[in-house]
Amino acid sequence: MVTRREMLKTSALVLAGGAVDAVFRNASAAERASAITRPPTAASVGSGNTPVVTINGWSLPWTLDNGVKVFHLVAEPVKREFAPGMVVNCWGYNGSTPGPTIEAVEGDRVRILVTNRLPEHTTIHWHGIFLPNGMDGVGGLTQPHIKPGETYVYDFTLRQNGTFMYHPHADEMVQMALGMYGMFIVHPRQAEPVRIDRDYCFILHNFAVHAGTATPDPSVMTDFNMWTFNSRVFPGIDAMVARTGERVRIRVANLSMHEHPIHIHGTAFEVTGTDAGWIPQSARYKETTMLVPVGNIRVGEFVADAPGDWALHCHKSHHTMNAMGHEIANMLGVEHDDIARRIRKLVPGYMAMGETGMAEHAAHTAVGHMQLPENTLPMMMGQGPFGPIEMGGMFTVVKIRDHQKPGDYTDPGWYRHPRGTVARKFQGKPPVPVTQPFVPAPVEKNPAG
Ligand SMILES: [Cu+2]
Repeated sequence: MVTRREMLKTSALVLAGGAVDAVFRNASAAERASAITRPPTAASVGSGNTPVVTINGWSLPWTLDNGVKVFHLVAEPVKREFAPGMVVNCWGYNGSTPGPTIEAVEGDRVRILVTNRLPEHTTIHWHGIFLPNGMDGVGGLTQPHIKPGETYVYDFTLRQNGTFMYHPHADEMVQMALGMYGMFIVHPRQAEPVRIDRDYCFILHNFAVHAGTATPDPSVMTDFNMWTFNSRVFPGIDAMVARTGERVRIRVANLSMHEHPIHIHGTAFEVTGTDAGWIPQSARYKETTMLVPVGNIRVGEFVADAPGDWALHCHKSHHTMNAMGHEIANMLGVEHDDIARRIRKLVPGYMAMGETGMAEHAAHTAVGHMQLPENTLPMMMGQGPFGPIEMGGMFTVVKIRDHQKPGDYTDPGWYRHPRGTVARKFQGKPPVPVTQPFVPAPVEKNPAG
């Protein structure tokens, strides 16, 4: 809840600073660092295969002990910058949410130490991985809970390759709501039949961070207000880059409480995998919007044949918005200029919203007219080369360039369109459009009356 004093403090800052950025609490260097996309290291990924890049994340290093790959996960409270201007008190692993991606190779023997630095017990379940029952990580059912301060050992041999995930199977309602999850990628031992040049992964999630607060509310069941790729929201989500002609794979996992239709512009996904492994060649299908159900994974692949900045986003429009105040009256089409003028006499700076649509909302917050509670992002944000992008939440860009070097993951900046290839204002008088006017149906007389 935002107190009146905090509101006044915020307004004063807006007036003094002008830009809305001035009201935001800046993330510390460490909070920023955990959200940087790390290019792949020379990890072992099987013969000639491409390592995974976790957008706004990283892969966990391991050590070798007598032929066993040893990983160490630490469950702990972490801070996560969702986008510049918003830092959230989460729980995660090894300093970040999502936890670092585990990458290994089919046939590997892995040993995973799990240390609990949370204030309550936890466990880890290895979603989709075939393993001995006692390694499955279901607290109470297959193992005792890992108490605060304790370290447990999981060890098993990887008998599959594909895309999997890990998450607690203890007090899930709280632990998942606060951001505890990570991806587990098992590469094939042999070279893949079709070479993959870029292999990206991210996890879909939802949080309820009420306006003016910084800790997700774990009692919310469906009415979330932050929709994230790897615990980030637009414009905080890094672009996925590729060189023209490369084959790109995007692995999308969903641990949120809603399904997400993930839509790509300019190309189509070939759906090649799920959390149960690879789909046989003959059963693969194409779609531009890949539905990722709850507790599931979809893997989409495409050849990056068209240079440009192509949007990639959830197709539920409220999932490409940041914190919305949506329990308000629908003012669309209502002329309220005069009401606003009269209220402004009593409340200086008052502004009624949503008369002609919500784009005006983005414009107001962008120039700092609207007063936002502390640590709360505007509903729509992001500046593109042509103006405000008016997005939030689950939205990012796939940047395809002729001159991106193989293996170079740095953001090339905005696309420079060839002359004459951008939609433009029509010159002259437009032709008379064909329209269908609304004609009300005739009112039928009541034969009895
Ligand atoms: Cu969605």
